[in-house]
Amino acid sequence: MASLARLRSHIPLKSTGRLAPFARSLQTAADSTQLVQRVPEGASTPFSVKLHEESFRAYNTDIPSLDVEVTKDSLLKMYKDMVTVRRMEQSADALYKSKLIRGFCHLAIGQEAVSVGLESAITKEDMVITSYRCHPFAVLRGGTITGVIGELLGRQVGMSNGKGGSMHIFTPRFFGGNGIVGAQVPLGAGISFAMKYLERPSATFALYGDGASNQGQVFEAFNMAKLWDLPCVFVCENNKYGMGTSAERSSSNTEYFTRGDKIPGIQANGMDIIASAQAVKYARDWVLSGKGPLLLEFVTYRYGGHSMSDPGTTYRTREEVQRMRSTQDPIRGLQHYIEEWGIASGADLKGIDKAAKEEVDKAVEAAKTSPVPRTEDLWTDIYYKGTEPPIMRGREREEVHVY
Ligand SMILES: Cc1ncc(C[n+]2csc(CCOP(=O)(O)OP(=O)(O)O)c2C)c(N)n1
Ligand SMILES: [Mg+2]
Repeated sequence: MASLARLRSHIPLKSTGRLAPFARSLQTAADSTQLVQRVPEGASTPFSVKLHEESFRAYNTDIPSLDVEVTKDSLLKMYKDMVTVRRMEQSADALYKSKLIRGFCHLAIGQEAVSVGLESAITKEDMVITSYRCHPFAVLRGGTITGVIGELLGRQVGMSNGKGGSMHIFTPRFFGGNGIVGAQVPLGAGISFAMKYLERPSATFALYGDGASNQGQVFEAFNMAKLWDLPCVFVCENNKYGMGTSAERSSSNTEYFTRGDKIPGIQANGMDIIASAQAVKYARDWVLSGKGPLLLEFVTYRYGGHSMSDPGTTYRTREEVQRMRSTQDPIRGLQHYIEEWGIASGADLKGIDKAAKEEVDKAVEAAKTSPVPRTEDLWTDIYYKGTEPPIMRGREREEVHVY
C-alpha cells in the first residue's frame, strides 16, 4: 500500500527540537511502521517497532515517541478486534438494507484503528463517550455484538432491552451513543470532573467529529476542562466529512488539534493502529499526570455515508473512497505488519477472519430470534430502579400507569 493522503500544516508548530523537521505534515498510510529488531519467539515478549516520522504533529507539546513496544499477542488481538467490529458493522448494513433495522444506523467502517487502538491503550478504569458512530466502542467496552445488533433490531436482548434503538447502547465504562451533535463533549467533561472529584485514576475520552467541532458547547467544555485541569482527552475523529459537506467547507480551521486554545494537542495517523494506540497512550499519561486536558485529533476516513440514508458520494468522489479503501485500510495495514514480520501467516489470519464471521453470524442469529419488548415493559427502564414516581402518564391523559 502507498501513502497518499497528506495534511499540510499552515500553523507554526512549537517543538522542543525532537523530530521537529518531520512534524510539518501528517501521513495516513496504514502500513508504514518499521520493525527494528527481530521478532522474539514468545507471544507476549515485547519487541520494538518504529513509527513513520510523519505519524504525529503537536501543538504546544512534544509529539509522542516514535519508538513503540508491541507483542505478537497484542497485534493479533488488535487484528481480531478490528475484523470482528468490521464484520458486525457489515452485518448491520445488511440488516438495514433488508429492512430489519429501521430508523438511524451509523457505521464506522474504515475507522476501526481509532476504536480498537483506543481500547488497546486504556484500562477498565477509563471512561469513553462518543457520538452516534458508536457500535465498536460499545462492544469493546464490555457490551456484546448480540446486545448491539439486538438494540438496532429493537429486540429484548438489546443493550437497552430493545426500547432505545440506534445509539442507545451503554456500559458502566461507555456512556453511549449520543445523537445530538457535540453534546457528548460537555458530558465527557462532566464525567472526567466526576472521576477527578472521586479521586479515581481514570482518564475520560470524549469523542466527536470534525463536523461537531464547530459547536459552541465544545469550546465551553474545553474552557471548563482547562480551568479545572480535568483528566479529559477530547478526541476529534476527523474523517474529513460531516453530514454532506467537507471539513474544509465547514471549519475555518481544519487543524482540529490546535483548536483548544490553552489546551495542547496532538494530531495522529488514525489509519495505522500502532500509531493510534501510541497516541492514546501518550494522551492518557498526559491527563493522568495532572497536566489537565489534551486534544487528540485522529485523521481517519469513513468508507460509508454519514448514515445509512446517505450514499456518501454526493460530496466526495467514488474514486476517493475507493482509493482510501484500497491504499490505506487499517485492517489491511495491520495484516501487512503481521505477515511481513512473520507473526502469523495469511492462512492464520484467514482463520481469524472466519472465526470473526462465525461469531458475528451467531450473535446476529441470537438477536434476530429474541422477541420484541413486551407492551407492559413500556413503563420500565425509564427511571433508575427504586426512583420511579408514583404514577406516570402515557400517550393519552387517561392512560396512567401506577408504579
Ligand atoms: C445539534 C445537531 N445538529 C445537527 C444534527 C444533524 N447532524 C447529524 S451528524 C451531523 C454532522 C456531523 O459530522 P461529524 O461530526 O464530522 O461526524 P461524522 O458523521 O463524520 O462521524 C449533523 C449535522 C444533529 N444530530 N444535532
Ligand atoms: Mg466527520
